[in-house]
Amino acid sequence: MDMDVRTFRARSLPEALRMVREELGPRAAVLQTREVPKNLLSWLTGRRWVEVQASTGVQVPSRLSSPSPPRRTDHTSDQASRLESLVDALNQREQTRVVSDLPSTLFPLFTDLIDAEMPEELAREFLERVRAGASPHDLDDPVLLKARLTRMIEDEIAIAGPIRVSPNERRLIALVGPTGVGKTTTIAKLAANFHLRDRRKVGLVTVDTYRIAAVEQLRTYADIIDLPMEVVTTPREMRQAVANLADMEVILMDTAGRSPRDEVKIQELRSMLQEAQADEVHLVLSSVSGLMSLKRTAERFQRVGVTSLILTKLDETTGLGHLVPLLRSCRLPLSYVTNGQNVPDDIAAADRRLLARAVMGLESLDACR
Ligand SMILES: Nc1nc2c(ncn2[C@@H]2O[C@H](COP(=O)(O)OP(=O)(O)O)[C@@H](O)[C@H]2O)c(=O)[nH]1
Ligand SMILES: [Mg+2]
Repeated sequence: MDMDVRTFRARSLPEALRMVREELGPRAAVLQTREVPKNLLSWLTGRRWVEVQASTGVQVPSRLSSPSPPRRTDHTSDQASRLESLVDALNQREQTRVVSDLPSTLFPLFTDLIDAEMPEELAREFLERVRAGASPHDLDDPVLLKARLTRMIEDEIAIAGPIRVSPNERRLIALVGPTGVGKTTTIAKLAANFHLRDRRKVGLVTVDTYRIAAVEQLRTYADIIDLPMEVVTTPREMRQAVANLADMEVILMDTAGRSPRDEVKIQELRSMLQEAQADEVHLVLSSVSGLMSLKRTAERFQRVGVTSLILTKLDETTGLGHLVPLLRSCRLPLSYVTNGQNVPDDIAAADRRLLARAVMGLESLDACR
């Protein structure tokens, strides 16, 4: 093997790519990546290891994966060695589905998506689609390829548009979601913008009665912005609360952060929203959460009749690669994104182009405001 070629092993592809960059610098060419069982123990415990070969001196088309068998460096005994062959054989079978040569202009796009924490399978899917649609001439144009990939990601992002308020038509909007994602803060941002900037008549309702502190949090904002606020503890009280706010143009409803695992509470929330006859129900999710948790939470809350999605804490996330798989699974359009704790500034209507660029890591997430 060429002296210039170095092999890196890590638990995940992003980690391995980070090692490559740290050791060889950003211009290193990745020659191939593949999954490999590190040793017998990792095989028995089911831990996956990824091996990346990289070089600063070689100019060859990058490869996503290679069909060649793994090189073994750690023979301990004949028996271990035989078991490793078995592991190799099993591993090999799994590898065949990812065998794919990527032109060198496409490889950086792949690593961008992986860096943004997009699941590997999905990053591969996108890159395969870009490649399938590219002529040999296109493949020499990295800017064009990047633009096409960004467009593909844009096409996956549905936008609900901001809440539309018109005079003489009351609009009731409820925010639901787990505890701590930013529902109350987002209500305060929306309320302040509608009332102070747009001069709308805004009323607040909170059904967050499980924690006194949570009611007080909203009341503080209601006092500062100078808005009427109703506190509701039962579905029966909801009707009266909404009636009390009859001459408002916008009613923003804060709800308790119910555990999505608690069926009873989801059911209670559902009755509350039905009683209120909410026009829109926005599910609030934190972009800091992992994909599995986001998907599950969305699934649970969708039973209360969610109409759109608000993504919070963009300022705290390390990548937006989980956005596309989340949107594919929950099929909800995005209404707003928030990117900071400041009321009322850190909120913006979701923008497809900016979000797609953020997924690609092209746009600082701050620009999504
Ligand atoms: N960094 C950051 N923090 C946020 C954002 N939105 C809300 N928070 C913070 O998240 C915490 C929980 O917010 P809160 O509105 O009480 O969440 P709730 O339990 O869903 O009502 C608070 O400390 C907020 O200041 C955001 O966009 N970015
Ligand atoms: Mg709250």
